[in-house]
Amino acid sequence: MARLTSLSSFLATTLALACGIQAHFTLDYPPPLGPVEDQSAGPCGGYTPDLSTVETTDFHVGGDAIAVSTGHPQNYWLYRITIDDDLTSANWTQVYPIVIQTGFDMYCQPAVTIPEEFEGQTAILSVVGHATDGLLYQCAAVQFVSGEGSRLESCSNHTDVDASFDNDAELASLVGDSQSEESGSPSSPTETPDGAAPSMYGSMQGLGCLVTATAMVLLAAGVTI
Ligand SMILES: [Cu+2]
Repeated sequence: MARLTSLSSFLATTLALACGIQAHFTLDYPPPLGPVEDQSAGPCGGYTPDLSTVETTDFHVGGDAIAVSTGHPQNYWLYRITIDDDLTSANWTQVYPIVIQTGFDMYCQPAVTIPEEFEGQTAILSVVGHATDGLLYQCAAVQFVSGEGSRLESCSNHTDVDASFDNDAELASLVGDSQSEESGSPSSPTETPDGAAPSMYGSMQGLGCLVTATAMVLLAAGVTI
């Protein structure tokens, strides 16, 4: 009986890790701030960064990468920045048109540009996703530097991902001033640099959950016999 109990708690933990925690989306690049307590809590998923002490990642104003992985079949994305210390009253600047992603897993925008007046500033980059379960938030701390970022080798889209510009009223309401219209289309699979194959991590978010669950059940059955 003891064995069964520990086995079921092991199963529960594994399922929570495989399915629960990754249910919404993750910011893959720049490195996200956390721990994220509640991803639906703005502006950073329940985490309150302190701009004066936080560790930053250099982000090139001439164009740098933002990468997300989603567990939802469809997401709208807003990328916004602020240099305000008090995030509850922060003035946010939109840095890329709102994009709609269809398909699970990784979506990477290789060259998001930042208005030059932000160069030299420490800022919070907030990524807001809008999917079926509402608005979801994650932040990174960045240091805006001159020039263009070297294109991340890992900046690629999952094979089934499609993206285009679109409007989303709820996301638009989260920003004060927005960047002027961008021509062309957002990064689609054909436009991203030939990067790495979809990451193991990204795969875990889609089918991985189901596969892991099934494997665990089979393993458990084997162990019990
Ligand atoms: Cu979700």
